[in-house]
Amino acid sequence: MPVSGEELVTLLIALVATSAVVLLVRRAAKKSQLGDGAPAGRAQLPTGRKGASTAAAAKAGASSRAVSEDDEDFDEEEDEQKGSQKPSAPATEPESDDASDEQERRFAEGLSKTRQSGFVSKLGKLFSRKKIDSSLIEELEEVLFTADIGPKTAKRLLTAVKEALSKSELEDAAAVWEKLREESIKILDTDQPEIDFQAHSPFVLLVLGVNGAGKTTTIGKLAAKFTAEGKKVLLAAGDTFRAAAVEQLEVWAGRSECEVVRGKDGADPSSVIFEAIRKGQDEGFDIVIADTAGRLHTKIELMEELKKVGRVCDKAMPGCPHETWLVLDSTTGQNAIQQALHFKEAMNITGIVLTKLDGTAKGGVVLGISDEMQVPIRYIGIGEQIDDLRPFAAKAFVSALYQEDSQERAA
Ligand SMILES: Nc1nc2c(ncn2[C@@H]2O[C@H](COP(=O)(O)OP(=O)(O)O)[C@@H](O)[C@H]2O)c(=O)[nH]1
Ligand SMILES: [Mg+2]
Repeated sequence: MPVSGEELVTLLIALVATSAVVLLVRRAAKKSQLGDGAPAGRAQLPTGRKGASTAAAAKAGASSRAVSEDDEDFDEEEDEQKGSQKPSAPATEPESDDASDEQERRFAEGLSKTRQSGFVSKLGKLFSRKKIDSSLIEELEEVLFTADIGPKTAKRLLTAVKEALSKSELEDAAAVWEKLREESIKILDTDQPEIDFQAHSPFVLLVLGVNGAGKTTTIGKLAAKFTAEGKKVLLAAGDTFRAAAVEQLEVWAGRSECEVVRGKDGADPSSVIFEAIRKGQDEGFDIVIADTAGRLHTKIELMEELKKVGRVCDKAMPGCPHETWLVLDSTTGQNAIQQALHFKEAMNITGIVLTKLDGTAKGGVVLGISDEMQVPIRYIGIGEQIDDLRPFAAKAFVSALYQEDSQERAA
């Protein structure tokens, strides 16, 4: 069939245009595969390491991940959590608005029972009356003194309310509520500097607490957090009095792929921790976290044992432990305050981890412990899973604690 010149030109133009389109589409496809955006939904774990020694950094490179991605222990929030982790984030991170909103939301979940049936709910009922009269202060007194915050803190809160407010303001529920919030933040904000985990190599963290408080679980969660930040973590199985305790620690270590130093059955806890610190130094670990026993035949024996652990730490590496954290079970309420005071007599406690705030109505104990101990609460545990550990931030905690009923219902 004869083709006119005009038709030929049109055909050629059409051909060129089609190949141009095909080329463009291919390029676009390739670019999205290389993914300047990773596939949506899975945030990347930070693998960068701000460690002190680059040699150790190289060694840690292989293990700088929190847990296998299909680890069943993660809940649905896994990606969100990992995504928000910053390398070498300090224990009490300065918050961006988003981070603090997220924190408040998680705190709010953990504290829902305290708000619904603990002292906060009683306060809520007190203030929900349309007409507030001078009897309010008496009732406030009763609620505070029967709360899990302890009498000392109850008195402090009450005095703050009474002193700060004029008589007319006292009859205004919102003003009283606000004052309680303010004073609670004052109690919780111990104004301690953030911990620089890079200040020592290795940084030695000793973890204390009675049996069942949540030491091993907390250590497991911390190990995951630090490994995710790219740190090389070594655990010391210092609870040698219970065979199961060592195995439990090893299970946690497996989840974050960090090493454990364990002694023979019935080994001296101090010797295990000594060995771990030495290994930490020799092999360039960034952090050594030492688990300890929570119960011996008597309390005195336990305290003597822990003091010995402290001395031996100092022998292995002068000046350590660099931090000594006491783990307390918040569900034990005022007992936790008593325990804290007891440990404080024997050991130089530098931080507190309060566990099991999920599912307890005794969240007020946080105030009591902070007020009595004058030691910062570094973390709170809000579940049994690996990422159920939150850095403690006073303001977010207080807003979550005193979140009003109406907000709760709306949420
Ligand atoms: N719900 C909840 N359970 C926790 C939390 N922390 C620890 N646990 C549980 O408390 C129990 C005792 O914990 P464990 O770490 O063995 O305590 P340890 O004896 O001090 O080492 C275990 O069943 C943990 O799963 C927490 O924050 N929330
Ligand atoms: Mg344990």
